[in-house]
Amino acid sequence: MDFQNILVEKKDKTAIVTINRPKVLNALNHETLVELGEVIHLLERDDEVDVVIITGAGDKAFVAGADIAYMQNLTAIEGRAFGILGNKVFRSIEQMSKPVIAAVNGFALGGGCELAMCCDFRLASKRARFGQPEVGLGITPGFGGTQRLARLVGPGMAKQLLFTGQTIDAEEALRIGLVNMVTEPEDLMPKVLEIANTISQKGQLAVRLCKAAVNEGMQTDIDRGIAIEADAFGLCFSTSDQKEGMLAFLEKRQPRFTGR
Ligand code: DAK
Repeated sequence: MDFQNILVEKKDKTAIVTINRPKVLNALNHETLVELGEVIHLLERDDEVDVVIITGAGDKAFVAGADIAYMQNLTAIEGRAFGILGNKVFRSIEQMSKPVIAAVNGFALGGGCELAMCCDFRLASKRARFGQPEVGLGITPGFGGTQRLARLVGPGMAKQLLFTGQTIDAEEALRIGLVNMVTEPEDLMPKVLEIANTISQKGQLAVRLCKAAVNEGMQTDIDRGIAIEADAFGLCFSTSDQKEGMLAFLEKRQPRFTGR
């Protein structure tokens, strides 16, 4: 895969997607978002990939936001189109059947925080900084920040961060539940790869059904959510992975899942 603003590297069954504009702290312009959308589309269909990691190039930033230089002179129509594009790409990440993990290695501000939040979960290095500083630019978040932040950390904390534009460090992000773990900078990628590898060893159909069940269940009430889970559970019994997983347990060996 050859892109101008994005690197894609594969390790075992994991694809590492790196936003690669370090001179502007990996800020997202129109071209980068288009490429990111294409990468996600390709990885969704790539049978060699079970898990996707998204990170930023360099040691300073994950993504420092939407590209302010690009946005500065947008017309209302262009601004709307930019927002629609970003939301479409971020939603495609959220709705990808495969797990997507954000490895937040530095600044994750504005659109960068929003990119991290549309991933399934986030691990951060001690250098990570999070925030939605848009009100300081006279705009609201435009890539789902008001919605996903409130769902992740609760409306009160989300409103404080949104109204003040305050930046928080990795430990505070851990405390409020925005990230799952904080590591030393050099340990971040090994740790994320270790988690990705653990996921790859499991039955991938079951992993993907878990993701879909959590995502759909979070949009509905508990009774409907449990019905969604029951459907997912039932569907597992039509797969070879379920037969193999249970047989392997009874034969006291590791399962050999095929994703079928
Ligand atoms: N866009 C463009 N360039 C950026 C950038 C950004 N978001 N962030 C950093 N850069 C560039 C800087 O301009 C600088 O470029 P040069 O001067 O070297 O040419 C280079 O990256 C290095 O940055 P600094 O020199 O500023 O580095 P520092 O260590 O001093 O500061 C910083 C790091 C992250 C604290 C600082 O760069 C900063 O505050 N950056 C901006 C952070 C920010 O405000 N992010 C949110 C952007 S707004 C919508 C669609 C989308 C959005 C909203 C609406 N619709 C269409 C509805 C999203 C909005 C945003 O994300």
